[in-house]
Amino acid sequence: MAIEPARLELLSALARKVLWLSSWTIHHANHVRPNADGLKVGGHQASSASLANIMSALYFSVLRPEDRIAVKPHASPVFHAIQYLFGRQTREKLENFRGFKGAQSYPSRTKDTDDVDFSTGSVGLGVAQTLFSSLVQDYVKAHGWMKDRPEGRMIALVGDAEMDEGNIFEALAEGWKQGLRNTWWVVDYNRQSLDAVVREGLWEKFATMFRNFGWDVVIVKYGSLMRAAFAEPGGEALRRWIDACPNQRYAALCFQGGAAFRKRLQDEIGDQGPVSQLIDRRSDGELLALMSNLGGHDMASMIEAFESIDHDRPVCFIAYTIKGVGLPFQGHKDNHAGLMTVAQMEKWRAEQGIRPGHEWEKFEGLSQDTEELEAFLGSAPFNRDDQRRLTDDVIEVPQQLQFKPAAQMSTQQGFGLILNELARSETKLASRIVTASPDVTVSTNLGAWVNRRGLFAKAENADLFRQEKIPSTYNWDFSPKGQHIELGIAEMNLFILMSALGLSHSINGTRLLPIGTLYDPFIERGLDALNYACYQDARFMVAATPSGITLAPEGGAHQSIATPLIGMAQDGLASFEPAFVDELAVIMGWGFQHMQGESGEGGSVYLRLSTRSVEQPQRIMTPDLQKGITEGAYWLRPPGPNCDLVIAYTGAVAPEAIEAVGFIGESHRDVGLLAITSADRLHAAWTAARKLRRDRRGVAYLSPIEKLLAPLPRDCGIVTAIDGHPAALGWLGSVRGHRVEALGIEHFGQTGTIGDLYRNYGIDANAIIDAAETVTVGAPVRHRKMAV
Ligand SMILES: Cc1ncc(C[n+]2csc(CCOP(=O)(O)OP(=O)(O)O)c2C)c(N)n1
Ligand SMILES: [Mg+2]
Repeated sequence: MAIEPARLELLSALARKVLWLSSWTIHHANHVRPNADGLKVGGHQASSASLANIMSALYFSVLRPEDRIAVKPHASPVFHAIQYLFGRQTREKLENFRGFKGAQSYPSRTKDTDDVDFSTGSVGLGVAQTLFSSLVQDYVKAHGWMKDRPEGRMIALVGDAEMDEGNIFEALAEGWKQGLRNTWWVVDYNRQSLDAVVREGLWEKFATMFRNFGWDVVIVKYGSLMRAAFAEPGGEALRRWIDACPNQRYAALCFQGGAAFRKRLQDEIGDQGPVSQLIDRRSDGELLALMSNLGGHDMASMIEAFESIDHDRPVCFIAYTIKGVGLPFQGHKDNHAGLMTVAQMEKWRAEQGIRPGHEWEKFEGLSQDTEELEAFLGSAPFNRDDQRRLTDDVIEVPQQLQFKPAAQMSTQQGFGLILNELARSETKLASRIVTASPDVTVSTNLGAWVNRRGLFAKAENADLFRQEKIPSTYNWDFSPKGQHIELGIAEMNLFILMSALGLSHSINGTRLLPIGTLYDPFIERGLDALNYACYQDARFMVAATPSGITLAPEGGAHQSIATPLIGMAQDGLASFEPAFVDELAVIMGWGFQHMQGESGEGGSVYLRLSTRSVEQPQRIMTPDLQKGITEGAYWLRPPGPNCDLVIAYTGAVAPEAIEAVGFIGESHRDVGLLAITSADRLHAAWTAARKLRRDRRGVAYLSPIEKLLAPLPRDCGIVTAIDGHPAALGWLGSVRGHRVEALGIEHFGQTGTIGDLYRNYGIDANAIIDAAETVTVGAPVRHRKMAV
C-alpha cells in the first residue's frame, strides 16, 4: 500500500528534525554546556543517527499507545528528541543531557521522565524483555484480566552487534516454546559494532534461525531512491554491485562520499553503457544520496515494511542502515564515540537553514507549515491515550501466612509448605501469584503449589502420565489458567521474565506477584538481568535454594559464597536469610507487601534458603518478634548487663551458634545470641540513620542494629557466623566499636557431609568457640564439642 505523498513529506521532515535534535543534544552537552570537569560527556552521535528515521516512522505513525518499546541504549537521544517533539520532554532536560537529573545517557524507566517503557544499557537485555513482556501480556489475557484493553506489540530496536549477546538466543528459544506473539525486533543493521565492522554473512545465518523459530523475517535493504534507480536502464547492474559489496568497503565509501563511490563504481563495473549513464546522470551529492538511501533511512520503505504486517506472529525486521548517516563521519569504523567538531556542526546547521540561537526550536528550518506539523504530531496514534503507564490496586496480604508446622524442617521445605497453604486458599493474593523456575521447580519445592495451581500454557495439555494412570507425585497439567511458568534452564530468562511479570501492573494494569526459584549459585548466572529488573523497579520475589556449603553432598560446584554480599549490594532488592520457617512466613508476608510498595519505598525480595533440616523453635509469633525479623535481627537470647560475648549468626548455621552458646555458657554467664535474618536490611537502615543524623544534626534516631547493640558493654566481643562470605556480617563491629571475629566461607568446591565441611571451613560450633576466646578476656572455654 503506497503511502500518501503529503504524509510521507511530513514524516520525512520530522525524521530530519529528530536527527538534528538528537545530534544537537549531544553536541550541546559536549561543546556548549559549561562543563567544570572539561571532559567530553560523549553521546554516540553515530549510533544514534542510525535509528533516527526508523524510530520516527514508528513513533509518528506506526505505534499505538498500548505498544511497549525497548530502545537500543545509544539511541537514547533519538528517543528524547521524539518525546520533545511530542511535548513530553523539556528543553531543560535535553540541554542537560547526560548531566545530573538531565535526560539520561540510556533510556531509563526510573530516571527519565518522558515515559521510557524499558530501561536499556546493558545490550541484549531490553531486546529479551520485549519477548517476555509479550508472554506476560498473553498470561494476563488468558486469565481474563485484559478487560477491553487491546493487545500491545512489544517492540525492540536492536543494534546488530547486540545480537552477539547470548541471552537473546536463550530468549528466542523460550519464546518459541511458549508460542510467542506480538513481538517485533527491528534490527538496526548498520554492520558496525563499537570497535569493528560486523562479520560478513552473519546475518544470513541469523535470518535463517529466526525463520526456524517461526518468526517472519522482513529485510528492508533498499530505499525508494535505490528502487527507482534499479528500475532505470542499467539499474540491475547497480543492484548486483551493491549486493556484492563487502560491509567494510560500503561503510568506507559512505564515509568518503559521492566522488569515491563514482570512482569505485567506474573501476568495478567499467563502462557498461546504461549503468555508466545512470551514474553519470547524478552529481557527486546525488550519487551519495542514492548510495546511502538504504532501507532504514527511507521513510516510505520503513512505513511500508511495518504496515505490511497483517498477523500477530513475531517479526524480525532487518533494516539496512549506515552508522552516523548524514553526519561527517558516517560509515567510518572509528565513529562509535565520534563527535562532530564545532566547525562541522556549524556547516551542517547552516545547510539545514537553522539560525544560530534557534537550534532547539521544534520546527526551525522546516518548510512545512508549523500548525500542520503540530496537528500531525498531536494526531499520531501513539498519543491517543493520555496515560500509557497503568496501575492496579494493592492486593491484601493476611497478617500471618500459614504453614503446617513440623519439629524439624528446612527453610526450603517451609517455603513449599507456605506456598501450598496459599495455593489452597481462595484469596486474591493467591490468584495473582505467578511462579516460574528454570527447570528446578520440583527441586526448589514448588511441586505442591504447581500440583494445585497448574502450569500455564495458552492451550490445554494434560499430563500424559496421569492420563495413563502411571503413579507420579506431580501433576503436570498445562492450561491457560495455570499459574506456574516452566522455563528452560537459562537463569537469564528467569530474571528477565521476573522483570516483565513484575512490571505487569504498570504495563498491563494487572498486578502480578511473581516468585522465581533457582539454585542460589546461579543467581550469578543471571545477575545482570536481575540488576536490570531491579533498575526498572520491577517487583518480584526470588527464592534461591539450596545455598552455601550447606548443600554439602549435592556438589561442591553448586556451593555459593558471594550471594549474601550480592543481596546486600543489589539496589532495589531486600535480602533475607532466615534460619527458621516461622521467620520465613513473616518475611514472605512482609515481602508481598514490599513488592507492592510505592516507587522509592517498595522493591523486590530475595530469600536465601537452605535444604538443611533444623529443629524449629516452638514459640508465639509476637508483633515484636515479627518486627525484629523484618527489620533484620532479634535477640534469640538477650544479653544481660555484664555481657562480654555475643554470637551473631545468619541462616543455616543456627544450630552451631546455639550449640556454641551452650558450651560457652558453662564459663561465661552472660552471652547474647543474635539471630540475623537480614544483614541487608540492618545495614541499609544503619547507613540511612547515619545519613539522617549527619543531615539533620540533633536528630537522635537510632537504627535497629544500633538499638540492639546499644546495651552491650564496650569490651564485649562479637563472633559472627554465616554460610557465606564473612564480610556479610563483619561490619557489625563498626556499629558501636566492638571487636569482631567474622566466620564464614571464602573457598568452595569440596563435597562432604555438613559436619565435614563446617569443620573444614571453620563455621562449626568449635570454630565459634575458638573465635569467642579471641574476642573475650574472661576464662577460656573448658569444653569443646567431641568429633563424631
Ligand atoms: C553488556 C554490554 N556490553 C558492552 C557494552 C558496551 N557497548 C555499548 S554499544 C556496543 C556495541 C554496539 O554495537 P551495535 O549493537 O551494532 O550498535 P551501534 O552502535 O552499531 O548502533 C558495546 C559493545 C554494553 N553497553 N553492554
Ligand atoms: Mg551496529
